[in-house]
Amino acid sequence: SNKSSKLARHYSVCGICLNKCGLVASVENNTVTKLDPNPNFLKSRAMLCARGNAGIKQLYDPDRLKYPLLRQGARGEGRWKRISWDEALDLAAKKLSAIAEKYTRCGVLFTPGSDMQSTFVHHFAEVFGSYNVTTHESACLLSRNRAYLDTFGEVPFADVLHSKYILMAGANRFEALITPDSIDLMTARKGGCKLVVLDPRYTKTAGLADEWYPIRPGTDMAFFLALAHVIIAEKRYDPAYVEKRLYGLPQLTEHVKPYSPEWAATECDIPADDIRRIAREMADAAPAAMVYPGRRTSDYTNSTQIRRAMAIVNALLGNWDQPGGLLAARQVGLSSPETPESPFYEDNPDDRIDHGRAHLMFEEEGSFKHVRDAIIEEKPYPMKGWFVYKFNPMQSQANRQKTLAMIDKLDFMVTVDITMSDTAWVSDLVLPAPSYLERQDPASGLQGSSACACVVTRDPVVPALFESKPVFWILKELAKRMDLGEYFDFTMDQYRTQQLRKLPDADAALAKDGVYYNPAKLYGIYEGRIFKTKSNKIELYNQRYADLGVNPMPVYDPPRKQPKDRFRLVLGRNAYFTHC
Ligand SMILES: Nc1nc2c(c(=O)[nH]1)N[C@H]1C(S)=C(S)[C@@H](COP(=O)(O)OP(=O)(O)OC[C@H]3O[C@@H](n4cnc5c(=O)[nH]c(N)nc54)[C@H](O)[C@@H]3O)O[C@H]1N2
Ligand SMILES: Nc1nc2c(c(=O)[nH]1)N[C@H]1C(S)=C(S)[C@@H](COP(=O)(O)OP(=O)(O)OC[C@H]3O[C@@H](n4cnc5c(=O)[nH]c(N)nc54)[C@H](O)[C@@H]3O)O[C@H]1N2
Ligand code: SF4
Ligand SMILES: [Mo]
Repeated sequence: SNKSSKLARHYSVCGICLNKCGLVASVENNTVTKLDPNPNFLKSRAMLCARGNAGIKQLYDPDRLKYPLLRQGARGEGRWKRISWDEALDLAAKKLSAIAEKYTRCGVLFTPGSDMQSTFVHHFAEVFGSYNVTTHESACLLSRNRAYLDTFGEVPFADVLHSKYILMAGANRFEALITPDSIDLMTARKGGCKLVVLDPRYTKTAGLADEWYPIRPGTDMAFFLALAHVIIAEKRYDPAYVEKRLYGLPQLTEHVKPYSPEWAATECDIPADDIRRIAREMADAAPAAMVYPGRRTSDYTNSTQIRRAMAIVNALLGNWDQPGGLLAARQVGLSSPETPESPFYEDNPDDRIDHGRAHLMFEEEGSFKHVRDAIIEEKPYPMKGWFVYKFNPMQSQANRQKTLAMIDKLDFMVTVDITMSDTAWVSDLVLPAPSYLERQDPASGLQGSSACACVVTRDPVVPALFESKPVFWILKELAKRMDLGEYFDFTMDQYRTQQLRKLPDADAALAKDGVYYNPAKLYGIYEGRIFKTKSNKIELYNQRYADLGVNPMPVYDPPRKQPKDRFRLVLGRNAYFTHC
């Protein structure tokens, strides 16, 4: 910092979307005047996108929430009363305790949005005693994660930078930005990587691809089963690799026999000759070839199986753990802080409220849609409270009327946000949070492509504006008021020290560079190692699915035909908005 000009520069990471690109904030007279990319930050290749650059606008937005607001009149009527933090916290503690008393502690739903402080909402829910926690996953990457986990035993990172052939379906990397993949895709293209895009819309990614196919929405599985059909029929895989690493080739061989390119062409509207040629080209480029692990083809009833079909093609290409293929997670090195063991509440029900409503759900993530149904139906038990943090389901979850019907069932709903979101608007109590530039956050481990396994954190660049308070503080204060203070008896500094306890160099690196890199091994992590699946191999045929009565290999089921003169709505992100 330079005292004479009163200019200080602070490292932080962007919070406008999930990517957490490294930044340097210029602060003059306690005001943030500019955000620049952190040149040391490999994950975003020293870039800050247009949204990231505009982060100051979020900090100084006149529409930010400024103090706690209590609903007056009917829900959603829009009449609010300013109250003090003490009043707000006393009220929330009283209401949540009353619900716990009457309906058990699982009577309160917690929905932490994705954020560096979300971990404290999870911790609070556990201490409070509710296992009804639902994250954004069920509206985002659940089917992708599920499918890859159930094929490879873990969720991969794509080594876009070193790939020679990328087939992208259900992803739009030049508009929906994921760092470093968006940037690496451009670099890889300049180095000769071929890009083939399947997308019903002509996106910017489609525009910059070698080939674009306007696939019929919801039919991707037909295309990918046909790729597998060609690779297997023409024996374009590595037999030694298959023998050693893959489980279920004989079953898959039988399974994909009817799924010829000619058959697929009638489903997905992509010519059979192109399907056959793409399969051959990918097999030739393998293992530096990939089906990019996209997650947003039109979601109907079988998204996980669509993603399984993509994962299976990757398996046949032998690209796991290889340059230009799919990479395993690396050690970032963060430790989990030790906290006292959570209390046990005897009267709680046996399961989450959405238990059994969906196959293959992640218990820790839940499903918002199923929780919503369960709350409306009061089955298998009533739920009457909702703690919302950085989540805007009124806008982001399909069927707003149903979300309203769910809210109608509640005795108490509190939302912690930076602005009066549509969800805050229908809440009983609204609590103002500081933006990412005003917060002290825990350390967070980031991975991305071949770029890095790194650690980042945040310290306030400027003091929190108005009466805004971080959710960590809010939860600590609630815990105190509920006799649960001992479970939150730590400061953010202490928490972070615990997280970094096995990384002696991290503190110094974070101070000097704004990021700590763990020099963990990148390729060949699986040499001499087994896969975390039932067969200990990459599962073309999933044994666990078979045991559960789920199709062990993806079976094609065409999407419902739209009625005459009706159209399908297909949407996607664009580069200068988040979630529009
Ligand atoms: N129609 C449609 N629906 C979709 C999608 C789609 O493509 N189309 N995409 C889906 C996907 S992939 C996702 S991930 C979800 C995302 O949907 P959500 O998880 O609901 O996330 P966001 O819409 O990003 O914003 C959540 C809230 O966080 C608030 N917020 C922002 N920064 C902060 C902060 O620092 N602190 C606090 N306390 N609050 C903050 C914002 O004001 C906003 O109200 O939407 C899903 N829904
Ligand atoms: N600028 C910006 N970047 C973002 C975000 C943002 O809001 N704005 N959000 C972040 C988040 S939370 C996420 S989850 C990611 C999402 O990243 P992406 O998954 O890349 O984002 P989408 O724009 O939803 O892209 C999906 C594409 O799939 C196409 N599509 C729809 N149906 C089908 C189909 O049936 N088959 C095929 N092959 N394609 C189909 C759509 O037309 C769309 O172009 O982006 C992240 N990055
Ligand atoms: S992609 Fe843009 S908005 Fe997202 S974290 Fe990076 S700079 Fe921020
Ligand atoms: Mo997402």
